[in-house]
Amino acid sequence: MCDYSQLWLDWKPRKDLPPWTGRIIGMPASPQGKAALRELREGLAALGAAAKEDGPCLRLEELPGEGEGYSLSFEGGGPVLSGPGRGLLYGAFALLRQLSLGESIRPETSAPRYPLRMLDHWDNADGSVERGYAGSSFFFRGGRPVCDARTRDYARLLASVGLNGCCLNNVNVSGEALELLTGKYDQTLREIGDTLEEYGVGLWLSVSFAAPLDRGGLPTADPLDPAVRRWWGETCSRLFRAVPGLRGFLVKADSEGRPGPQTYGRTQAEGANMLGSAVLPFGGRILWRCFVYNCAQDWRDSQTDRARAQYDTFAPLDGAFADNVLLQVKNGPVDFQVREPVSPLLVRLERTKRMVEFQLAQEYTGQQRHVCWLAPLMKEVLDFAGPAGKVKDRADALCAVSNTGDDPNWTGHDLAAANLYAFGRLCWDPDLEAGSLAREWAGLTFGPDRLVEDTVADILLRSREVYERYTAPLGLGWLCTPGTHYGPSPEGYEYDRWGPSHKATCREIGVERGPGGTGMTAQYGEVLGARYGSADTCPEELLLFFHRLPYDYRMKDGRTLLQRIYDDHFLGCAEAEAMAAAWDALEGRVPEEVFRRVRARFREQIRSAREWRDVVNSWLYRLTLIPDGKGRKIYL
Ligand code: GCW
Repeated sequence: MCDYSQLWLDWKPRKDLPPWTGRIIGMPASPQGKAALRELREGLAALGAAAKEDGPCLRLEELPGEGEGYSLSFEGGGPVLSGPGRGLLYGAFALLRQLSLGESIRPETSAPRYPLRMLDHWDNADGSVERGYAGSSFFFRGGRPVCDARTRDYARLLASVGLNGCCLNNVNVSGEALELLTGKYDQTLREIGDTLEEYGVGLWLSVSFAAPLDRGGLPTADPLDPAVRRWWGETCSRLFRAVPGLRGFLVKADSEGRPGPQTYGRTQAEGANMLGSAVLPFGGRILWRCFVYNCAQDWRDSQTDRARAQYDTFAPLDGAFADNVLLQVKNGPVDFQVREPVSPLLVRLERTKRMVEFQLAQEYTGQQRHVCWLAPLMKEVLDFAGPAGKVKDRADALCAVSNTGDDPNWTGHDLAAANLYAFGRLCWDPDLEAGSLAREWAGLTFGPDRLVEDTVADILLRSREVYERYTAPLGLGWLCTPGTHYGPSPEGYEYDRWGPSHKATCREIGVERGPGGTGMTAQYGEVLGARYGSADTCPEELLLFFHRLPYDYRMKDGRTLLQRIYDDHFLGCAEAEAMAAAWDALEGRVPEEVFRRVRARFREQIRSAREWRDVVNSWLYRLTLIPDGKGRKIYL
């Protein structure tokens, strides 16, 4: 018996299956095509299809090539699924999904919007997961990488939502993870790579820019040093041959104390391109993170603005990166807060390949103890229009920090699996609606029950704004406890070297980033810059991200800024309680174990939401001495 769930792949019997589901013909030859056939056989049987010897059938037609698209047509009373092996796999999962949801099967052709759709694991070699909220790593156990049945089940989950890449280890590479490059674990990496590959998922590794120093015995890691270049070349030539599933490296350089080209007076492009040329002969690519900022700030220095840093570093290098280098850009300019504007790099880079990085691991969004469904956030980013078009049309790839671990339900909070699901589906098709994704996930996970589907979808769709209301007002962010990032501590980061600061006094709150302040709004170009640059035109949900304002600033609905913050905290908390009550009403309709687990998490969410409300409201009340206009008790 397996000690973990199959999430949305736990197909539940249906009575209304079409007759062709009892017979499959076609013998795909590629590993992915074979996987498609196996998934269909097992999936249709689980859905309750009775095997038949004749009559209408589902036909698989494998085409040559590495393409990922598929088409479905009808011939003689049954469907023909046709495409290269990888396409068949995605088509197979699409068919199973549609049948499981009771949708009618129609002719279609489908292909993914982005060629690279991946998850980044922050798994450490010792089995811990940085910012992991779902147990330990299932890629590393006992201080080394492992390949077992869970590796394969994970690959199935990724393929079932259309994902095709997975970076195994933390971008903060340390300890035994440095050995992933040295040959010590080539055999296991090969097995992992092959297992993932069977489901069309490419393997990526995070590497340290200082590897030539740390493992190569060289005196430098200078990207222009010939010995350094030779070392990377030789390392790649061994590694890529030993691990055929390897697609390239992910690199966090010059970021939060990690080594990088800056140490040697070289640019980010010189660093990235050196690695690009080392992996090029093997068709490899480099994913170079843009999370570069000064994390040793003096809080008295009002010129340094962390929100500016990534654009200031990378925009001047637009066009300087090699073809096989992609910049990995976090969705917002600071760091995965529940509300941030879109990173200006994503809308302003013209001649550089870029991938958007989301964070499914809920570091700042409730750590998988609070429900916070991120599809609306992802949609908001993807649909955002910059001067040269929408983010979704300009991005070359999407990735997300994974929220999985070895917990039996994979994601700690059962409802957090909806984040993984939605991310995959949006990578395939960013035009999908959040509402239909919520229903899809609920239907696949809990089976056909209208009340469950409505309730779960409603909870998911509201959850992000609810979380936002009782935590971070109006884009301010960063009121969390330093280090752990869980729970409120409004002054926690205030005098801290990491930078984000609200500089609240008894009169005003926020950092001015408009033309009269750090000037960060100009990074968005003329039109957007002007819109963000003035408090009058700035979208209200981002008001305190971009502006420093007095507490009696009038919001559009006539309330003062402070009253709005008080109200949001009360409202968010009440909404969290209402979501928990809605879940309670599902008792007996969802599996008992899941019901209890989610109920327990809701209790913690309510406790924590009240704490957030009381701490943030009391803090502002004590600072301003302005009472709540509605006379509610706001102090602890
Ligand atoms: O938000 C920060 C996290 C770090 C993380 C870093 C990053 C992997 O607190 O834990 O390090 O972002 O994205 O590199």
